[in-house]
Amino acid sequence: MAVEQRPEIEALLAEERRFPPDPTFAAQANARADLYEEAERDFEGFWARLARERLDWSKPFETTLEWDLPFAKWFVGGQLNVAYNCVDRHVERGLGDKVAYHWIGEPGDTRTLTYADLKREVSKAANALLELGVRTGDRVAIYMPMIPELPIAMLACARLGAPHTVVFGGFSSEALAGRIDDAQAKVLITADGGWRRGKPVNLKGAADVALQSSSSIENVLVVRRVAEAGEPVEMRPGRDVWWHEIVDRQSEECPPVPVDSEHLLYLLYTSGTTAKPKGIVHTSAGYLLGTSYTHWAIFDVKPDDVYWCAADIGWVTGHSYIVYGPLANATTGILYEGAPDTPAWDRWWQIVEDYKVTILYTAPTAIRAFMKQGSDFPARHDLSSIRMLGSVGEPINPEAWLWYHEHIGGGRAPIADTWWQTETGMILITPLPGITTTKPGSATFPFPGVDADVVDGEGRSVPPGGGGYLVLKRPWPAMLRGIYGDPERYRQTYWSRFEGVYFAGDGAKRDQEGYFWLLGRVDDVMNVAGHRISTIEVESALVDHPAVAEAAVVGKNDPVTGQAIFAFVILRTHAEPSDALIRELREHVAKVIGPIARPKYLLLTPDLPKTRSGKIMRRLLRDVAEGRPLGDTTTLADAGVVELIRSSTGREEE
Ligand code: 7RM
Repeated sequence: MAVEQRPEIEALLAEERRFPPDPTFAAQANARADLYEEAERDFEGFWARLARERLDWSKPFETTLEWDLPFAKWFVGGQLNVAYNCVDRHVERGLGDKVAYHWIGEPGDTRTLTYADLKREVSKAANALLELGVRTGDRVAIYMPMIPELPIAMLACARLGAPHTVVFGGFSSEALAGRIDDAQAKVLITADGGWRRGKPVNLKGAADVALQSSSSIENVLVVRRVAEAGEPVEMRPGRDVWWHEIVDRQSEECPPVPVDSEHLLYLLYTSGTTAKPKGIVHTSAGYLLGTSYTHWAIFDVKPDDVYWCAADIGWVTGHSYIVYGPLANATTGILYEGAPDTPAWDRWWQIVEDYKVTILYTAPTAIRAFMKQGSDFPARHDLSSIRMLGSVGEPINPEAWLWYHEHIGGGRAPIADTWWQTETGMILITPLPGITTTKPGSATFPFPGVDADVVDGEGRSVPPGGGGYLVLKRPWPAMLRGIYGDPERYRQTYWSRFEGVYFAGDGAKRDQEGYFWLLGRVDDVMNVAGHRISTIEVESALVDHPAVAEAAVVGKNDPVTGQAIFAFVILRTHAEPSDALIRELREHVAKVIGPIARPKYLLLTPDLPKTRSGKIMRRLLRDVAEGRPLGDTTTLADAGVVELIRSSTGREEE
């Protein structure tokens, strides 16, 4: 697992451009420079102060941190309710009429939810879950489009202390079934569908297939979203219940259940280096503090801001920075259901103009997709409301950074390039607007209280200018508490590579001024359009097809999606190579995992490059995929193989 020497990174480190904070922005910024010193003096005391100031407790905590490496407990002895902190307390303080979400459906329908509306809807949904037998501690699976009932469902679970596991609506029924089984979820909340590029996505149909092969679900709660458009929906009597039939008639009162700080808030499944996704465990108080405080400090959120995190709630970015963090801060947010190009490539800029969005948080892959369409689309709209921008999901290349800065941020808005993971729960490496001088392409510095380092293969800190592996050296409040049901895998995956520190799986460099530059994954995880997909997951999906004998998958650099999936496939002897078969194999992966995992390139090959011990040499396959000269081939069992692959045909491009 060597950190590859990438020429583009060397170019980055020579990056001369600096963007110092604008004094006018700095004068009104939420963050203060002395936060770094305060947190460094006593990081536990820093988080304890914030936990007392920013959260409402049913019972105050006694111990800030119990750290039994690698198991952390934050705010021990305390009790609170996450939904109360996100909704009720704002209503009690007179913010009932403040908008929580402006929702925009892809077809153009809209809904506005105030904090009072949210309190009512969340309470009714929680009462419906109670009627279906959901109790504190029971797991609820959620498989929904980006409609208001999605955050409502999550908060209804949190109100009862029933952990949720949200499965991204773009995942397949097989992926959904696996997550339901692992979580042993009792109820599934879904919708008859959602709108994407003008077409309904049949979620209920996929859910029904998932339920044929999973056994724990007793009831399915179904939101009606596309049925009005004449889409047929099958409801199984005794199991399936329409949301409007059960939720609408519930009482608007539902007392929030106080839970321990370390009570399980949710599971979110993410790809690792094996075929089986890991259920990342997030608990209540520390997670809520970490997400809400970073949201406030990094995005400089003020009471009148209109904040838009354009991720899907099905990913951790949506959990932390659309739902929990922003709501705990009583923020007004935007929720958009559909695709950025529907009906045209200026849909987002129309939304920014219509709602006077002030803060926008999105991913480099989206920025590059907009760049590709040209700056005319944003130029047609009044984007002058924007005062702050954020980026997340993958390294942002300076070209995209500068385009974002100029064409979306009007050359004024600071950009926060935020590094974090599903596992970290909250942003950990980021500039603070008004304080940090940014450099395009660098996520800059660890957040106050966070101790990050770059180490070599032996775990020794690398001096400025050098590259290595990114590690985290002390616990933080929103950190994962484990992998659901598998403490040993938790220890193995994150805490065994280097003694006593958290191994993030990312390569990083620090320049002479101490700025962090993230270099991408150093393990077998690909990052496709900001989505984590493991090479092994795709390989397992391929070999699951009767025509496939063996498969190896690598990420190939892609100008829009960061990486694209490149699959090398050896067919079984009975299978006839053809374009139709290549298409079928690509579709098969989309069916097994979800459309985001459909290989962009698929090459049929007679053999794969292996070491003498039989390990596939992905490094050489990456060379082939990139069309560059081969690296060292001396450890290959059969040196002729790569040339054989190069001359193979059957490469499919989208
Ligand atoms: C939030 C999220 C995590 C992986 C992580 C990195 C990559 C995320 C950045 C980044 C460079 C960034 N969660 N990553 N943000 N790389 N700069 N600002 O994306 O669990 O889905 O992915 O994403 O490789 O390990 S995630």
